[in-house]
Amino acid sequence: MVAIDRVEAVIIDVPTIRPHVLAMATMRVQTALLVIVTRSDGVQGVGEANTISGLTYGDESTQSMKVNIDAYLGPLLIGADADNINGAMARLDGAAVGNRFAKCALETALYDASARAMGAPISSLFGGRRREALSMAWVLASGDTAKDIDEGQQMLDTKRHRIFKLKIGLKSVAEDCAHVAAIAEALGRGAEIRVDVNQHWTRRQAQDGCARLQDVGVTLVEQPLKGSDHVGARALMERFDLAIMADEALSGPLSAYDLARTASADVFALKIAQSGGLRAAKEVAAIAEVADIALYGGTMLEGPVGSLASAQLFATLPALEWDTELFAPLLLTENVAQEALVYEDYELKLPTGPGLGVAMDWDKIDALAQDGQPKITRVGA
Ligand code: MUC
Ligand code: MG
Repeated sequence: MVAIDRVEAVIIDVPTIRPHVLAMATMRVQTALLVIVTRSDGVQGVGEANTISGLTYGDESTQSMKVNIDAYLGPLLIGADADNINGAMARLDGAAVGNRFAKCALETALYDASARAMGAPISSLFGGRRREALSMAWVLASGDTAKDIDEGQQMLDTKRHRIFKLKIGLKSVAEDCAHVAAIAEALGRGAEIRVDVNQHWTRRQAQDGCARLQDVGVTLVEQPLKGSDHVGARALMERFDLAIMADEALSGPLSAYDLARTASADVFALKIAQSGGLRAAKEVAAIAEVADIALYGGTMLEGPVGSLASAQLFATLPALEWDTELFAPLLLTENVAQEALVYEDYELKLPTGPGLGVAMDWDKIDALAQDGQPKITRVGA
């Protein structure tokens, strides 16, 4: 048996190429947790989890994840069969409630290591790929309408993205919808416009906002209301043709089942961290499929590690009717992998190499580590 020998966690800070303005926070730096698992055969696997500006989005922070992995979750894995990921994760689930993001980072590292040891991509451990590239949206969130128009036009001109998600919810409904209308008009028919409100509207504001957005051709509104407001979401679905997507309402298979049972989402923003890992995300996708809920491959703005882990899983799913948004590696100024991810012709081309598909740049990780963080142990060094 190959055993799990070591679990290490390091917090890195990566500046963004421009401020990323969301309803709950403005990101200038992405603070991410990288988890490195080393097996007794010397193979190492990497996982990532990050949050959006500390605790503004969810109840785990990068720092809390590191503490919980160092003190509780990591030690529980030592000595476990490294290729029995169900068994390893059962150890964690048996001893620790919650901690979905931290568990996702650990599970990703285990999958990466197992797949690297086999010489196969992670997608092979989920039954194999149904597609080699993923249609990729870009998020326009500079906080300035004219800058967003320039950025969107550049994406169209270079054939990098034609689907745009606009982050709104910070200003009044009228101001936000005027911003969306201006961008939709400037980018024209070649672009598809969607919005994410990040739970910032009341029911009354959402009725007003969706009417205005539908008028200017917006095709989808993500989480307009609080995640807990299923009745409000259903009322929007009944009144409008644009699709209503659940994001913060989702926290794994149980929440997906609840949304499906109450028919309160047209689309799920499927995310590996939000679901509690790749296996759980696959279960959420299965619930969506049987409930006739469409899928969008979402992000927590992970860098290459989390984005490739998501891509490896998304490539195996039967359908991704609303595309994906694994764009965050392009929002970051530094790459922790040795190879750049390939975004071309509106798609992310999946790497074919083992594990996540890219080799890690350990020197870069050391350089980006926050002060006081440990250096990752390098095998053979
Ligand atoms: C979210 O709410 O969807 C995804 C893209 C982005 O810019 O923010 C994230 C979170
Ligand atoms: Mg969202």
